[in-house]
Amino acid sequence: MRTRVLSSLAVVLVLALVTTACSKKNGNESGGGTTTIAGQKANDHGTKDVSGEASAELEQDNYYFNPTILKGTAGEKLTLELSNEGSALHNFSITDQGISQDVESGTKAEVTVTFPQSGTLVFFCKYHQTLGMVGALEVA
Ligand SMILES: [Cu+2]
Repeated sequence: MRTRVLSSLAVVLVLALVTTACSKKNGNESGGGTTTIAGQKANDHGTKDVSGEASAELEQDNYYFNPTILKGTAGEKLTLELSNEGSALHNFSITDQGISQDVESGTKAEVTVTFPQSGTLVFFCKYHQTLGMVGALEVA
């Protein structure tokens, strides 16, 4: 009887360990690592191909953009539907295009961006840039 209880406990423990390992793995796959964009640290929450799209959603949270990298075509105009899911005030800035849009916690805003002719154009939150709240418009 005692042995049975112990082996049941062992099974439960093994299952718990497996579950923990799996959720950690999934966490990494959905982002959470860091990458470097034009020499700046960026909290990486994935890449999305928006080639030919007129608009795309861009989630802001503490302290990242999701997706972090948007892939498009040269000169493509794209309306970004910013959605601040975080607890802090966030911002979306592209210096070269004169864009600096604040988005209060729990609210949305729209900005229209233009993809570069080639390479990578950085966007960032002006409040949390040094914390890795950085992303990019990328042309393949
Ligand atoms: Cu921010």
